[in-house]
Amino acid sequence: MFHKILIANRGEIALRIIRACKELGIKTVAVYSTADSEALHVKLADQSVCIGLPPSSASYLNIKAIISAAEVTDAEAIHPGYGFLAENAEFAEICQNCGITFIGPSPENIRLMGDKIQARQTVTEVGVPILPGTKSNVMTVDEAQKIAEDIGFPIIIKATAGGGGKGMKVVHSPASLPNLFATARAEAKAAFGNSDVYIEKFCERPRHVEIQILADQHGNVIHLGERDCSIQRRHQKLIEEAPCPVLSASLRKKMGTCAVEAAKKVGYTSVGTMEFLLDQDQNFYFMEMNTRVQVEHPVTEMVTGIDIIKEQIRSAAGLPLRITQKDVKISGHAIECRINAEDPAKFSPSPGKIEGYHTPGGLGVRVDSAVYDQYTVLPHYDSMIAKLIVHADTRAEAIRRMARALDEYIIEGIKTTISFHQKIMDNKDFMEGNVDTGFLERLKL
Ligand code: MV4
Repeated sequence: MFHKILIANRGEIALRIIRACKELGIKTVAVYSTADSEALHVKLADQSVCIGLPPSSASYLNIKAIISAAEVTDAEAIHPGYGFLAENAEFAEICQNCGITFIGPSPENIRLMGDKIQARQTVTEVGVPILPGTKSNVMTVDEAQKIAEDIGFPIIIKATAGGGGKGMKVVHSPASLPNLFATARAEAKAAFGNSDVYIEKFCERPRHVEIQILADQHGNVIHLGERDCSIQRRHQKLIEEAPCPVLSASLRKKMGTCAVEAAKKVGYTSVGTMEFLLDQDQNFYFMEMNTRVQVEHPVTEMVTGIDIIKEQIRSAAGLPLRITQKDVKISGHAIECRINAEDPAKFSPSPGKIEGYHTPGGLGVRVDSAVYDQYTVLPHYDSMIAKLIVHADTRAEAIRRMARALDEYIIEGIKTTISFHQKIMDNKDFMEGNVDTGFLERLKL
């Protein structure tokens, strides 16, 4: 096992990783920007190194500074968390070349899954269902028109180097295709430095259901069931839950097996997530694989009792999984609400000083957060300031527990999305599990 790990991240995920390290008896090194000197991850780590100026590009994305910090502190491994460098194959490769273990999958796996066409191709080879679509990039409008006629409208144009919904365009008619095709390519170029796009049949009103994968370096791959992340706004997840309220045990087994087979096919060795769309008729289709730990991993931890970060670190250290598929039991129901420092009316950032703070508690309540009373939420980084997670025997009880915990949560001085979540917990369709990825867009709160 490692003696010391550097955490190349900030906020709640840096804390989450530090906590896992402490329980594993591993020393921790925090890195921070000059704006983050008062951040909790710096206070809780055994050591800390300043790596640059406030903009992420100068600090949390500064590969040279991070590698240097690991070298001067003798850290044997780097945990990237999520975001920042977590899915940067080049960074994983540089770590490798410097003799530092990157706590995540191989650079090859990151690269493969980062190319959405290759990812689609790879999973189909083990029988994972995908939506009808192109096997290669679509270069011209004429080509796109032909493919769209073949597949049938509506279609969706996606960035090959993309993911997470950025630069996607839904096209309902041939007339609107030329403009949307050009826009999709331009947005892909701007966001990912690569204008390549591909086309898929557009699935109407799907649920977003993803399978958590756990793999080691000895060929063992298991899944920890699914999360339903259908409550999103502009491709930002806001509420996630486990299990999915409409998934049967047999469908869970089928999707889980697909995810495991796909991970085995590529020789996957870390934690990861296979994202699927689940349509109104219970058909599922592979979307993409996230080769990192995700924001919403706690709901899976709550229903399985498995510490995903600890397992990820153990796996990176070369230890075999301690659990087999049949040891995985899904018990009860968990819900996570992302609390953002945002004006809930517009979802626009609301950074500033917290002038009063009280966190909820009690049975089945978990708060993953790195903020505290009198802490100043910075404008430089993501606006998520806390994840409120509840666990209960049933979904109905979990919703009531979440509503209760949200009522207890006091954050003064800045605007937050707490009131938004209170409205959702009180929404009839949400209570009935009757949601899809278009739920929030249709809802007028
Ligand atoms: C789709 C889709 C419908 N049909 N692909 C959005 C995020 C990215 N991972 C894939 N996304 C979608 N891909 C086809 N062929 C609808 C979405 C989508 C979506 C998916 C999950 C959660 C929220 C969403 C919101 C809008 C669109």
